Amino acid sequence: MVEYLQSSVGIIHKNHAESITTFIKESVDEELKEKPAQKKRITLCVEGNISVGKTTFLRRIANETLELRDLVEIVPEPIDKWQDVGPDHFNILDAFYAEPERYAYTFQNYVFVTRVMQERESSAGIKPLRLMERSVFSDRMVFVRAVHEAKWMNEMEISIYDSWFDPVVSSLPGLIPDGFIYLRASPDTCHKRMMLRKRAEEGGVSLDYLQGLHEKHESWLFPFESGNHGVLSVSKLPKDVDWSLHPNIKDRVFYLDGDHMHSSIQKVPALVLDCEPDIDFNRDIEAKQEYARQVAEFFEFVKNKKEVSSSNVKEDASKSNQAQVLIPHHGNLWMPGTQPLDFRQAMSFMSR
Ligand code: TTP
Ligand code: MG
Repeated sequence: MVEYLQSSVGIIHKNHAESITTFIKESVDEELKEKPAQKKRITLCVEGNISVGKTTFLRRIANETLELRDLVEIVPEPIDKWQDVGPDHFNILDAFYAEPERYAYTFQNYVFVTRVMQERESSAGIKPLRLMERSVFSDRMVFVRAVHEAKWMNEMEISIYDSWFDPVVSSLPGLIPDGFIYLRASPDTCHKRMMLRKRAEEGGVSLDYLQGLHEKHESWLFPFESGNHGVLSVSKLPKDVDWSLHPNIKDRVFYLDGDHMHSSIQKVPALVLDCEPDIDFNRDIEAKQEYARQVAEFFEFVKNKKEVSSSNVKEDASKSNQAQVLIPHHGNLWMPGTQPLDFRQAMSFMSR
């Protein structure tokens, strides 16, 4: 595998190829050991622009509300790992912002690897809902696109990234969430919040860059044109699952769809939450609870949907066993173990 990654995929450094190989192997072993009860766990990934408030949202609503406290395990983004690499304590986030052309690929590669590590570390949890800050899909759909467009990642580097992204994601179903929660705010608001928090590495991040990231989040997670703050439509929801959507979130949930979507997240549901107003989680207990209720309701919806689809899969399997014919799965929704991902096809829009 190491040889293959080096000779055919083009990963230059042996230690990069080795770390990818080790993670694939260990994670597949882990998946195989997985107990049936753990498979029922739901994973939702929280997305949104830089400094919209993902970490605060996760910490404050998950740990401090009755609705979620016993339900949720949170997995914050491994940013501390990016700021402190190896015995020499390299800060790769800082290196990236200081010399983006030199380090964009190296950084995005490391972001991916740390997500795989983190997915493995958190996979043994027993709480029914795992809430993760970001996913490999925002890495690819937002940041890799942005650095490629900025020419900080060249054609060769993005081809290398894409050539391993597909096989690695295919072999690690734990990386594919059951749903997304999109914390949505304007680039202006995110910029103000970024200035307030003053993360040392982000001194040079401009409003323009945030605008670009915002547009990429929108075209991925929001079914209307950029800048439209209108109410979301539920017309995209198939009638047969509509019944399980709580009225509180009925107009905020839709399915990811379209050619630009990676095939493994086609038809995955997303909940959009308005994070434009500044909320003081210490004082505004009602707002905090309202967010928590919406997350809990979305969790119930996703869980029911998963149960329905897994009982359909079982029914199909028993029918096909009776007939002793193996029927391939032709739906849009990629299910682990049913069909391989064709990443180049799925992501072909990126190079158009
Ligand atoms: P975010 O993942 O947006 O996290 P955050 O902690 O800034 O946001 P929030 O306040 O909502 O919790 O970004 C963390 C930093 O890493 C930010 O400077 C952007 C950068 N980054 C990349 O450059 N590429 C990536 O793929 C990711 C995930 C982050
Ligand atoms: Mg954060």
